Amino acid sequence: MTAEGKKLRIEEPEDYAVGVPGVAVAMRYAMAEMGPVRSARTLLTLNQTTGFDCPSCAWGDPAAGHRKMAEFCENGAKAVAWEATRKRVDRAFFAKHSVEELNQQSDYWLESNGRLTEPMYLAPGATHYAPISWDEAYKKIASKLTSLSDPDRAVFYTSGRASNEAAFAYQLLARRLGTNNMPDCSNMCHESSGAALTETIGIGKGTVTLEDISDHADLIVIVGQNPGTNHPRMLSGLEEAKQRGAKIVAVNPLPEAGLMRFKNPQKPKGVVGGGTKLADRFLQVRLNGDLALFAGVNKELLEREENGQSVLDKGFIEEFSAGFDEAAAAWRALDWAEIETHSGLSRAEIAAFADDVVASKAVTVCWAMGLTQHKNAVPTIREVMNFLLLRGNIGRPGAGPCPVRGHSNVQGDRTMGIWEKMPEEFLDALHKEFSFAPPREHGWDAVNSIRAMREGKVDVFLGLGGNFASATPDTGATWDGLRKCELTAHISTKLNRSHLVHGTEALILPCLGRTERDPNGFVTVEDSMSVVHGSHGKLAPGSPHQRGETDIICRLGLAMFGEDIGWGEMAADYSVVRDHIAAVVPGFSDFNARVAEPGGFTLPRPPHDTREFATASKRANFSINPVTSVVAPEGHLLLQTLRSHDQFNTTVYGLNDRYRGVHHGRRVVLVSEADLSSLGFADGDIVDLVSVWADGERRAPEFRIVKYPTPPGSAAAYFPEANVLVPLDSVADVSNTPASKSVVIRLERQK
Ligand SMILES: Nc1nc2c(c(=O)[nH]1)N[C@H]1C(S)=C(S)[C@@H](COP(=O)(O)OP(=O)(O)OC[C@H]3O[C@@H](n4cnc5c(=O)[nH]c(N)nc54)[C@H](O)[C@@H]3O)O[C@H]1N2
Ligand SMILES: Nc1nc2c(c(=O)[nH]1)N[C@H]1C(S)=C(S)[C@@H](COP(=O)(O)OP(=O)(O)OC[C@H]3O[C@@H](n4cnc5c(=O)[nH]c(N)nc54)[C@H](O)[C@@H]3O)O[C@H]1N2
Ligand SMILES: [Mo]
Repeated sequence: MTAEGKKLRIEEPEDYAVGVPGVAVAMRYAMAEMGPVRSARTLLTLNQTTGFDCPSCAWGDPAAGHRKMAEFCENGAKAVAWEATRKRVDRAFFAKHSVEELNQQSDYWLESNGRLTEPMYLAPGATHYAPISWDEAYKKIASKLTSLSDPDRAVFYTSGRASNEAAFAYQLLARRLGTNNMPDCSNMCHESSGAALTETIGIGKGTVTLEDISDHADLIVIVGQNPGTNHPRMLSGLEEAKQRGAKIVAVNPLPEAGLMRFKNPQKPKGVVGGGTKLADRFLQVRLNGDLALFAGVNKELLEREENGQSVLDKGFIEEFSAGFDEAAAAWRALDWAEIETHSGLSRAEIAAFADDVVASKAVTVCWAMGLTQHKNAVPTIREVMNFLLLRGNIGRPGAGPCPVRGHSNVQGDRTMGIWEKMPEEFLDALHKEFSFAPPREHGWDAVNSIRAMREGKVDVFLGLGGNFASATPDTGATWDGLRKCELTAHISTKLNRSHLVHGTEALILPCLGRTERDPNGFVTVEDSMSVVHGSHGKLAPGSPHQRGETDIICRLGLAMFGEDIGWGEMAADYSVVRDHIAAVVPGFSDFNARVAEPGGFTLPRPPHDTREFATASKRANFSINPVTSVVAPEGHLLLQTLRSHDQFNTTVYGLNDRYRGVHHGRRVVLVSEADLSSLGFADGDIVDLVSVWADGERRAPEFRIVKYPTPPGSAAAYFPEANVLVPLDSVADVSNTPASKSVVIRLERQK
């Protein structure tokens, strides 16, 4: 057994989130990483209108004038502390540790060493990274990129923490070179939401505002999301909603603490009392059972309507939608037994949910990775949209879809053109503004980039943040691919796996983070509710050699193309980048002036604002989504790979998952009691997880079984440790998102 395995301790899961432990943990992290002065300077300006945007999740901020003194959560504080740490990974560190030695370390250890301080270069065949000047670094990348036999032999990856300015400059760089190969973290995240929403309502993002949730919705359905850990500030909005009488329905295989009860650390009552009960109804769906559940509730609503109760919004359906009759015929033909089997819920439970729906005037549905990372994710989200459309729950206060985004600016990055298949109108506007012809052929997304790398079709991999080597599925395949590149280079704040699984030569370009003051200007971001606002870092840079992301990208542009489209000006002053954005991106006219307003501005969302739908039919489209789900064969389980309370994606802050009762370790697999007895295992057993797929088996060794209240057949383990199990070809239809929440596995006793 590993050293980690010996320390692992399992306790009962908790049934409420936040409260005193949350605050105490946040302060402990902050003080340990930053000390008192930096802690005060960062945490008190975090999410304030004159401060910086939290680098953790993409949840929105209250309107200017309505913010609290401490407008952050435990996990936001951890993210800030992790970035603003005083620890440094400098040239002495790299001289001491070879790349091979570093690659033996855990993701947790790698990042815990602190911030990267200066550009580093790994020469072909070298064992250690060595310092390199910025000019030399730009020259190396520029000469490689401009001498490619075909621009499509380069891949430009983006993670969703990049600012609007950095993202815009980055897509400009890729397209100026001549490629649309722009995979991003969104391909692995909310791509399925974007695809389903665009088809149904003509816009690839959510339509509700923060106020819709806190002030207007009377039923909030939270599906496949763990807000207590991943969007803790959402709990405040939910608490406000509850206090004015709204109901919450939680749909999840796991009884997540953050869905059940909330103790608000901002209120004395929340700290000492029992807190606010959140979910009024908990639907413990089986993994991947949501399509069946929503088809079931839609069928139920239709049946009630046809039995003479008036439950559908006939006016909305008539005036604003298309395809209702066909969808209704499909629901009529559905079989309840089938719905119950696929969802793992009884007809009575689904009917009770329908009662909640009928009793409410304004329904918001929030969702995250529990819906998007399945083979049938796109049809599932379309079925959720059918559910909203049936009662006209869109384009009025409190009603609509709310795909809760992950990274703090992942939505903004898309708006700025980080997408392998941006629409023609965007490319036309780019052409007009910069007088070069951007490539029109669609590029590779994350999964297709890995395929291309493995097939030897990629020479240069550039990463704007993130951790491609650890975050992507099928670790073995991804590593093979990265190692086939001639050059891999990453703009990063911290050391991670992607610097250690490298091409023939490799570069690390250390950048400033959100907390730091960028001498060339402030930056902007867009949250989950389409609000665009400024982010003003406060701390002095941690090293004189760190540079702003936008600066780095534009200077690389300068090294590649000279002053053809004003790279130098953009690098020196980000308001110049914003003027270009204003000319290219719809909704950004007068960008510099409007973003100077406290709280920023909201982008137009026609379905929300005026019930206009930019679909082919010019209406909101109902769709037909045959009920499917992934069913593990006899002797196997379906595994979801999810986040612990102590991580931000591949950034592991600590080894505890407090709410689920897991302490001092991460190699655990949560399995139901029924499965343990039928498969002949017990809590505490050490097993290998073996995934099975058409192309063979994949193995993740040495996981401790934890008996957990998850539905039979549905298991769970943490990512990135479990990524090795996700087959590259196991993806969502349409969106090509890795199906990392439905991996077919079996447990194998260690021999
Ligand atoms: N502190 C912190 N904050 C974060 C992140 C982080 O790692 N740490 N990551 C950020 C990012 S990039 C993202 S995308 C978001 C992720 O936010 P989440 O989507 O909340 O993250 P996951 O941990 O993947 O949790 C998935 C949830 O869906 C449930 N689930 C899994 N499969 C199913 C299913 O088939 N049906 C249903 N109904 N439920 C299911 C799981 O039990 C779990 O509660 O959070 C963002 N915020
Ligand atoms: N099995 C499985 N796999 C998944 C998921 C899952 O649920 N299950 N979730 C998927 C999802 S939703 C996502 S979004 C992806 C995440 O994929 P990524 O976005 O690629 O990964 P992160 O772990 O968020 O990236 C962390 C790294 O970003 C760098 N970084 C941090 N802050 C900054 C900054 O301000 N600037 C720059 N330039 N770099 C910075 C640091 O070096 C850090 O090591 O993972 C996906 N992978
Ligand atoms: Mo994400």
